[in-house]
Formats: sequence, C-alpha cells, structure tokens
Amino acid sequence: MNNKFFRLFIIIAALAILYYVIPKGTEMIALSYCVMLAGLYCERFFRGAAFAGSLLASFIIIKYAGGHVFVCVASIILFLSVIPIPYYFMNKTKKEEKELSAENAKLKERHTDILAENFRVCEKRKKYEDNIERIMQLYIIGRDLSKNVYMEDYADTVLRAISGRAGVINVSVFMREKGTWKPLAFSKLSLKEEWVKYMSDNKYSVLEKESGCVMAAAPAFCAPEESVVFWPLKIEHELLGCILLTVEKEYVSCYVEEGAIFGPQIALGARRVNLFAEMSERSRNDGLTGLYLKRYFMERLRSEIQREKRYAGGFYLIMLDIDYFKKVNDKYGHLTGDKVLCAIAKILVDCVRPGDLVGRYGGEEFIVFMPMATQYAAKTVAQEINNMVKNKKFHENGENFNVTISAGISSYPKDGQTIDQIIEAADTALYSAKEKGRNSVVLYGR
Ligand code: GH3
Ligand code: MG
Ligand code: MG
Repeated sequence: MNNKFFRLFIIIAALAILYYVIPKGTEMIALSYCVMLAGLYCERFFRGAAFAGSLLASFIIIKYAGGHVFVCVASIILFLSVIPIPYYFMNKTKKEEKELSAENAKLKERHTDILAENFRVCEKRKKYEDNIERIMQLYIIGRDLSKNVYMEDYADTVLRAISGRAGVINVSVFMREKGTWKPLAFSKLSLKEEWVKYMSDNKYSVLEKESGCVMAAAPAFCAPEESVVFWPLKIEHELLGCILLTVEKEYVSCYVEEGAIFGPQIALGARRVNLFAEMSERSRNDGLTGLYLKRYFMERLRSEIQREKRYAGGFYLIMLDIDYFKKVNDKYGHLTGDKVLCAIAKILVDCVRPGDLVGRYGGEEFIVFMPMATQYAAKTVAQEINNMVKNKKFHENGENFNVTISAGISSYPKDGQTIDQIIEAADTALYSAKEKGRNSVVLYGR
C-alpha cells in the first residue's frame, strides 16, 4: 500500500479511536489539538491538510469545548496561526532541495568533466607509453644495428626490427649502388620481383630530392587498403638506400613520423657498414690491380690447406713473374709499368676458373691458387695466361710493345706438406722457367 495513504489511514484511525476513547467535554480540547497537529503533519503529503485540520480542530473545539469562550477563541487563533508553519518549512525545504539539485547538477557536470579529463590523461599516458616503447625499440634497433658489420646482416636486422610492428605488412630494403637500387632484404620474398621492378622503374627518384619520408599509393600487386611509405636513408643529402614499407592506411602518418626518427639512425648504420666493407676491401685487395694482397692471400691459403687436409684433397699453385719488367719501367716509365700490371692482373682473373684465387704476391709477381685442380688444368691455365700476356699489345710514346711472363707450378700434397714448401716449390719451378729463357711454364720437378 502507498506509504502516504497508510500514514493517513493510521492518523485517521488514531483520531477516531481518540474520539471514542476520550470522554466528551473539556477533553475534546485535547482531541482538537491532536487534529490540528495531524493536519500540520499531513500537509507534507496533501496540500491544504493543515488548513483542513485547523478548521476541523476549530469545529471540534467550538462544538465540544463546553462553552469555554476564551479557550475556544485562543485555540482557534492558535489553530489558524499555525497554518503557514508547514508552508514555511516546506518552502524552505523546497528551496534547499532546489539548491541541492543545482549543486548536484554542478557536481554531475564536474564528474563528467573529471571523467573526460581522466580519459584524456589516459590517452596521453598511452601515447607517452607508446612513445617510450618506440624509443626503446629505437634504442634496441640502434644497438642491434651497431653489432652488424656486413650489409646482409645489417639489412636482416632492419627487416626484423620493422616487419613485426603494428600495421606493417611488408618491408623491403634497398641500397643505392651506382645509380641503381640494389635489393637487399624482403620480408615477403614472394613479392621480391615486383618490388625490384617497382623501384627500378625509378619512379622514386623523387627520394633524391625529398628530404623526409614519402608516402605513395600502393601498387597494383598490393591490397587496396595498403599504402607505401618510403624511408630514404640519407646522410648529408647523400642517398644511401631506402626502406620501403607497405602499411595499413591508418598507420601511414605514424610510419611517416617514425621514418623521420628511424631513417637517420638506419642511414648511419648503413654508412658504417659501407665504411667497414670499404676498409676491409682495402686491407684485402691491392689498390692498383684489385687482386688479393699477399697477406690476405696467405690467410686464405692457410684455411684452404686445412680443408684440403681434412678431405684428403689436393690443389695447385702457380707463381708468375713478368719477364724483364725493369726494362719496361726504365723505357716507358712507372706509370706505363702500372698499366701493364693492371692489364696482366685482368688477364689472370679472366683465365682462372670460378673458385680459384688470384693474388699479387710481390711487385710484379702473381700467385694463383687452384683448389681441386688436375695437373692438366693447372698447366692449361698457366699456358693460357702466358699466351694472352704475350699477345697483349701495349702502346706508349707512339710505340707498340708487349711483355712476356714466366710461370712455375707446384702442387699439394705431391710437392710439399706445408704452404711454405709448396710456395718454395713453385718458386723453384719459376726460377727454372726464367733459366730456360723466360716466357715459359715449368712444372716443379719436371
Ligand atoms: P726478371 O724477372 O725477368 O728476371 O726481370 P725483372 O726486370 O722483372 O726483374 P725483377 O723481378 O727483379 O724486377 C722487378 C721490377 O718490378 C722492379 C720494379 O721496378 C718493378 N716494380 C715492382 N713493383 C712495381 C709497381 O708497382 N709498379 C711498377 N711500375 N713497377 C714495379
Ligand atoms: Mg720479380
Ligand atoms: Mg720479373
């Protein structure tokens, strides 16, 4: 039952009981006061209840108070004067309620603001956390890159570092070499041909001009929701290479931004690897002829002889020396002598088989290592070199001239067990060739 009606029912029931229980007469005064109080109380639930209660109380007191005029008048004045009291309190309560609800609305608004602020802070924090993670990844990539000394390992590290990241579909690494794009590493090898063609079309010579990362629509062999982001690897406007990322469209701006941070770091790594390659090539190869230097050649020879020993194999060595080279220098000058050395080095490289090693052993002495060769093959190669050198025409000071070369051949294990012994044997054979009148090929012990 409704609470309001229930209370009213209780009050009416209480009044009725009082009416019957309290004896008629002056006791009715008490009843009239009770009615008045009940009316006051009920005003909260029913508008006008205080007024009705006061009227009823006045009626009771007039009818049953037994003619006590003073009591009647005083009571009626009292009854009527209390009518505004509930209104006063109710108005006050209403005002307070209004103020409270206004305050409440303000608090709610503030709560919404705080929630929004909290959301913004969370977003910001997430962004900062993402940035920290990116910086950490940068640090890790930088650290990993600095460990690589060979370009292939370096390209693989770059590939591994980028290809697993959110939104990245494909990564290709290219290096710039003599005006062309040299393909180095691909996260999807199945698309290698397509990307190589895409880059060699040279559409992106724009990379040479642009200073930052470039974004482009994905080519036809990619899905329509993909985009291409180019990270040019540049150091002081020199384009060293390019990392090509295929990313989901929504990640484009993110990776363009990251390229601006990662790009220079990766470019620095590429420069370092290039410098290392250049340095090691310089320490390995002779600057004039491009052939292996004696020191590197001997190192290779040592490891090769170990292998031959392990597999019980054999190899041949050819030592070559240009005949009367001093005369060439004396007659035509050292620069011409250098040209002759280069031409002969080229003949050597052209004559040997793939897998053979050619070194510059001394000033105008050369050495050829022929693994798993037969005596016939070694002799044929030496003879071919001899013929080609003899037939090579040089031109200087309006004069044609040619040079000849002598060769001595030795073999492992027949002519010695150590490198020194085999080299000595080849040297002895070479000496014999010189003794025989030069321009000839001699096998050790023959
Ligand atoms: P042969 O070997 O037939 O006995 O006579 P040769 O005149 O070649 O004698 P030798 O092997 O002793 O001479 C080596 C010469 O090679 C001496 C030097 O002038 C020259 N030579 C050594 N290195 C270079 C070089 O890098 N450039 C030039 N132009 N000459 C060099
Ligand atoms: Mg010599
Ligand atoms: Mg010589």
